[in-house]
Amino acid sequence: MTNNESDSSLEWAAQAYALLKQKQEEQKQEEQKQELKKQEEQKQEEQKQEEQKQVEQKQVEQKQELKKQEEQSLNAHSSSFNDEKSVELGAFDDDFTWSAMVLAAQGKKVDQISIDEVDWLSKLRRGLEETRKGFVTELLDKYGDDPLTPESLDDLETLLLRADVGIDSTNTVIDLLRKKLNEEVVGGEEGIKFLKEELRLIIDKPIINSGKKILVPQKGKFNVWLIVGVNGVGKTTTLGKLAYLSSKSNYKTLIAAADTFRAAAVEQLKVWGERSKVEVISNQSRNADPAAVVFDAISAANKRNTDLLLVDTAGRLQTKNNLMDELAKIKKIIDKKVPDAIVESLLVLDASQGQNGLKQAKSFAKSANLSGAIITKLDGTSRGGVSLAVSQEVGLPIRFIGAGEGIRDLRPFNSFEFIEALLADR
Ligand SMILES: Nc1nc2c(ncn2[C@@H]2O[C@H](COP(=O)(O)OP(=O)(O)OP(=O)(O)O)[C@@H](O)[C@H]2O)c(=O)[nH]1
Ligand SMILES: [Mg+2]
Repeated sequence: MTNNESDSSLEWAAQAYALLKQKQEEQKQEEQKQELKKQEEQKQEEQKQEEQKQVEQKQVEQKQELKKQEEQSLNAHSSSFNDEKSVELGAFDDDFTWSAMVLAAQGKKVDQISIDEVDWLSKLRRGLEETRKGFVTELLDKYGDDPLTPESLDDLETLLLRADVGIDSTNTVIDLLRKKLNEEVVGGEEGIKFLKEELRLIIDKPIINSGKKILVPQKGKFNVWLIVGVNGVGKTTTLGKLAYLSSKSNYKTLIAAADTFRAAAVEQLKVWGERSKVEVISNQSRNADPAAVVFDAISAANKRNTDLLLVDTAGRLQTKNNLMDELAKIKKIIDKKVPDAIVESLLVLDASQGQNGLKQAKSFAKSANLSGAIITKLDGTSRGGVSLAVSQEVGLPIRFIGAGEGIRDLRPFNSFEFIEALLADR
């Protein structure tokens, strides 16, 4: 963003903040009103009740309290989510201003933005801080707004490689910048703008090739999304967040617990099912056949008129071949039972694994017929650049990104927001 753009965007951000603040105040007042009304009604109700009824009521309340305590302890045990609570508007700070500017730059009107969007963008920017520190901050510290020189390009090349952007993507942008530099003087700020545009082209290419700007379940069809990847990358967590997004967007959603290899996998998934209010189809017996679980889940989905079936798969089997065989078997069952289903095989990659993740993507892509990637753990890694390598070197469209362990910490991928967060100014 240029300085002029920044000035008007700052004003825009202030207006947006005031509007959101007002909305929040109104919501709070409404909630207080409701609360008072509720209390009033409760009082009247209590007065009406006979002594006997009061006793019964107390017993019911006690039971409910016990159940609530049990649920709370289950939640506290598994993770630190606060899924039911809505997001609160924070301070009018740097994070808010930057997020508002990114939304404005995409043509959003002041009254069209939500606290959720601002919250996510702030998270993404903070999450990518380590990656960013590795190159933009260092580059700006060194050269400020001086025109780019061949030496600064060499430094930029090193920094891009260090952020795991990958050799191919790095060569592409550095060659283009070098060419531009031979033709004209390129200021620091202009250099960053050019870099953003070129990186965005790289990351957008597989998305454009796929013909789908974002991935959503197709209405009127049965959609099956297989969540695959090596162990520990975040498959189950991502599936839980997807279930939440999907059911919140009114798609009838179902989960198949097809990781039957790891003992605790079904329990972990059930907790996510409860959080997202999505039913989980599982087979409790140890080492049940994953394809049989998927078979059962499809039958259940047919009965319930499900829009989207999310399938959790194992990340670790005895050998890699077992893993690929198992995925092939699951796919076969789906093709046989619901040949018209829209099937997506989404590879989950842990950004913090950098080049290793890239290797996994290449190996999975060879044998698992993937249709997209989900990048997780973008919070707190210095290797967020690997997303570019996945786009350029494996040709996979990135469909969602995750930056945290909370139920809301996953969003459909938006290249503009991602690159802005990756290269945000100080
Ligand atoms: N910080 C952070 N942690 C994450 C994110 N996504 C997942 N995790 C954590 O990564 C760990 C592994 O996540 P799982 O979802 O169990 O990974 P998995 O791929 O299903 O693992 P297996 O089933 O064992 O193969 C958990 O502690 C998650 O909370 C993320 O975006 N950010
Ligand atoms: Mg798992």
